[in-house]
Amino acid sequence: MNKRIAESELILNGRGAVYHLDVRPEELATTIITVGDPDRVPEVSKHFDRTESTHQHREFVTHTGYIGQKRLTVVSTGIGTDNIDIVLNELDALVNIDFSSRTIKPALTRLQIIRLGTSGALQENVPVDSFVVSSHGVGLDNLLPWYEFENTPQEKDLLNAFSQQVHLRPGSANPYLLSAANDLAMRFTQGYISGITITCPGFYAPQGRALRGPLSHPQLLEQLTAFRHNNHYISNFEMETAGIYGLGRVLGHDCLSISAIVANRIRQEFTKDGALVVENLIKQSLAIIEKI
Ligand code: R1P
Ligand code: URA
Repeated sequence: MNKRIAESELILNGRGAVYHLDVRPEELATTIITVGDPDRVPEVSKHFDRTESTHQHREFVTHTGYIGQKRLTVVSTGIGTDNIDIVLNELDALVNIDFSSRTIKPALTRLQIIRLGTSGALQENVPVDSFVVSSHGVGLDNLLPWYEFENTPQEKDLLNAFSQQVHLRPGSANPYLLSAANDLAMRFTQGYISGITITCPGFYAPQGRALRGPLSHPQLLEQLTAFRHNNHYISNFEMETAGIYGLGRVLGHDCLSISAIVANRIRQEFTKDGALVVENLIKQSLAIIEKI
């Protein structure tokens, strides 16, 4: 039986839009670009030939429009995987739940979800102003342990290697690992570096940054940089990728995370023009996304 989902579980507002995003089903495309910064949404949609709808509620800004024949939505997630939980579930509900009967639709609609974010590099040879495609996301946050999901044997092997080489204090994190949607990743090769991305539950200590607060894992950066397994290495860290890949697996969507490298933590360098590197990432990636 297809059970009715109660008003308390799937919250719709007065205009019949999903609660946090304030978006209605007809206002969403099936190819979606996520960005962290709400101000980055118009930086993407300014490249649209035509904008159909714009909505904002809290940090969630959503623009839907067209580049040529390609219909696209760009949505801001804010920072962190707690926000990814909200955004991915609400995007999924918009296509896979019938809002009038409040029941799950019989056929799954798969979304293509592509993150265009910023990130810090963990290798000397991943320079600032380069672009990284996350082959995998390793979550040091705590989102995915709340869901049931299956890892492939390859993912299990890589996660096992990670746990053997990166020593986290018991109780600090319960790492999980998911791979990118391969069909999407294959399109972003020329002009992109591929590597494993670590998703952290914070920007400072969880990324090895010591300002005034002492670190419980002073060896974190060194161990992440040294990690090797077969041909895999860790290229960068940020704060959303593993959550996106994880909920993509749980809900059945194809996800890819691409980052502009704004900091290199090994060289201790920061980009001279963050706005320019993000603009370049948007332009280069939209040229590919409009053809998907
Ligand atoms: C931290 O400054 C934020 O920047 C990165 C991190 O993942 C985190 O969200 O991505 P965005 O620039 O897309 O927000
Ligand atoms: N975003 C992060 O999460 N970390 C960085 O170092 C840069 C951007």
